[in-house]
Amino acid sequence: MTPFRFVTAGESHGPALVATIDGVPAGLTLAEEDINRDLARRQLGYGRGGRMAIEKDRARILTGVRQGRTLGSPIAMLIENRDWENWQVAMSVEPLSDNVRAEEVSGAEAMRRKPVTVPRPGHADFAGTLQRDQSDLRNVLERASARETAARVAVGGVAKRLLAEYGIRIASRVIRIGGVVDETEAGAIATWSERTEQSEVRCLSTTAEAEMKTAIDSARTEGDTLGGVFEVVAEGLPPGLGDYTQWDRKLDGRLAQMLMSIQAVKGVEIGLGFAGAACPGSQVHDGIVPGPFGFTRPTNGAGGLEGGVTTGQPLILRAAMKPIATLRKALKSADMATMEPVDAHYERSDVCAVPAAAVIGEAMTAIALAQAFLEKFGSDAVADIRAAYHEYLARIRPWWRPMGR
Ligand code: EPS
Repeated sequence: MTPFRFVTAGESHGPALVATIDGVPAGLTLAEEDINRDLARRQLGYGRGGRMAIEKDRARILTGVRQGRTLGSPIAMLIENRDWENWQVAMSVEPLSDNVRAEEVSGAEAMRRKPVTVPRPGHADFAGTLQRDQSDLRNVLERASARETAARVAVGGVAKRLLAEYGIRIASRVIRIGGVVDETEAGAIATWSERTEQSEVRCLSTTAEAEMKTAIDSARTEGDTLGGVFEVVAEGLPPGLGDYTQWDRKLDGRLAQMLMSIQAVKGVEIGLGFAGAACPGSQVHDGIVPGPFGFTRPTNGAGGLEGGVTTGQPLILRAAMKPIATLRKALKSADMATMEPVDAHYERSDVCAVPAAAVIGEAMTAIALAQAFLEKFGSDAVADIRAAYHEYLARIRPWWRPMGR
């Protein structure tokens, strides 16, 4: 069974999000701050809507950690939704009493309690409500909401802590928002990660950043939304994670699923990706050069994966996010109760969430890599995994060594 399995639970406006991870090895140093750092990063980004001013996401570790170290037992985490305060009646677990139903409420509270019957194009609303036999679309949209990704980022925080133990580091940047592209070539993570943390759109070029912000402002003025592309990079990976022997164990496929499962992601590429399809093979594949410190690869068109297995080069993944489907400029829809054509339901929303999606992409990448790492080196105790890892590095040393060692 794959170690590091996880599930999330929680509605967008319910009391909390919950994540449970099974199969984290014992002996890993873990603090809530390791998780909260990424939760805060996920909330940032130019183009976020009013909800982020309400939430101050923090994870509480409820189980599986004692005196700063993991126990090897399941880890459960809880992230409270501050907005719950406003939704206690509309999202109540108990059926509403007749007295509450009869209450005269107006404005936002009336909106919260009213059943939603108009599906928003681009969301799970329409297909989800048919699938799950619902008459109030809120019963679908509350769970399909990208709010759920806060729980995934918490899980990713634990995965990153585990990977860091073995020298593996993950970072992300935004390379496109709408029509604006950041063409900067990124080298080693250490040379650029500070810059992306300072950028309001998580991009490297200051010129592109200014243009991206202008594009977001225009979209906001027009009641529209913008998508984009983010890149996730992982460094310090040994060759040999993943599997070339079976379709469902290939790491490229597993990473693609991880990224594609992020709300609004519509495309994923690895290394040269789609651009590689337009080039002859001689320009795509990375030569192998022997040297005193093992074999090296002068290029990395493969993006760190060959045959579904890591090559020991940086992993480079890119994901395309569609524009957010909730927009003020009304999309055409129809009322599922009356069957009449109407404008799509609008709720407060983000104009652009690509910078946040990049942080979620880091988390999902970290989870897939942690799973692959534990599958190869064992998953019970951090010290045993380290011993197995070093033994492996010693065996492959004539052909490959970690950078600078
Ligand atoms: C979302 C709609 C908005 C976003 C939300 C995702 O929420 P609300 O309807 O409460 O304004 O803010 O994202 C988050 C809450 C988050 O934490 O990222 C949607 O419909 O997917």
